[in-house]
Amino acid sequence: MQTIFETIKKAAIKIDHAIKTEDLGYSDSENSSGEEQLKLDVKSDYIIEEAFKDVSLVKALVSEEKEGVLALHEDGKYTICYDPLDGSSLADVNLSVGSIFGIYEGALEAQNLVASAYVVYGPRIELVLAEKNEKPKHYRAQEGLFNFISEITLDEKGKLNAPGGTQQNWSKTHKTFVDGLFAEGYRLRYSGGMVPDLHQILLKGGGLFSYPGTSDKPDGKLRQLFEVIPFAFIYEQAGGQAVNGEGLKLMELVPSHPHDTSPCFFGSNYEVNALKSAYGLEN
Ligand code: AHM
Ligand code: MG
Repeated sequence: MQTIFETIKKAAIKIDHAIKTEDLGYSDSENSSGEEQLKLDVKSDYIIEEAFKDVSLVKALVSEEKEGVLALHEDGKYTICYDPLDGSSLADVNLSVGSIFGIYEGALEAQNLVASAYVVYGPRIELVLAEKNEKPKHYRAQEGLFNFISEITLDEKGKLNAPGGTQQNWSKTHKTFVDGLFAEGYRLRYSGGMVPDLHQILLKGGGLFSYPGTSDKPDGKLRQLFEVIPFAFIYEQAGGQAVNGEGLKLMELVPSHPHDTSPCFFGSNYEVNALKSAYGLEN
């Protein structure tokens, strides 16, 4: 696993350089979800593919930016599912963006995720790595090297609320629940990039990030393999919870297609339990 983590670090430094120096405009292609791709999406995807090409532990790569599976090494142990540049449309307004990696052993379903990682490209480059039975580890880059900062543990209850999706399309239940958190004193912290938004909640002790099913997107927006499951693993390892709108743990998801999405809620225990009560689910 260390080889994979080292490869992620090298790719992260290159992607950060591309974000800071390259054209922020659109490419002339679309990704497999039919969204227009930015040149930076394509470049970040290329950097990651090139970085893993010669790593013999890697059986295959699955990218949010491409349809299908890229087979690499037949005897490899792991399949890496990644979102090369999440929140890339925020780059042109100079907000933080990120890369997300889920490392799976066996079939592509949540229970087979063995490690995950994300990188935040902000004023600094930060990295979080998580493996089974360990607290997630937080690193910050300095002159091209990642220094370990600390392990991440969520408090039982936080102060931040990051409610995603278009409010007009929320269910009444969800709106009442979100309003209730604000009435309790929670503060809005939402940039529109799931990596920095979830990173902030993890590092500031806790709170809730939600991207519910909405009337226009009943299955939410965020993709299970590349976004939802890797972060669910990190939140659980940090002592928090991650569930869908029916109370199912996101770590039990079984995608039927690599690009399937899911409603998702990530948080510390108090907020996720409050969500389950508000949604009429068992705690
Ligand atoms: P992307 O992978 O195309 O960048 O989309 C994912 C991003 C997340 O970072 C963020 O939480 C969400 O989209 C916000 O979406 P929207 O503004 O459409 O509600
Ligand atoms: Mg994404």
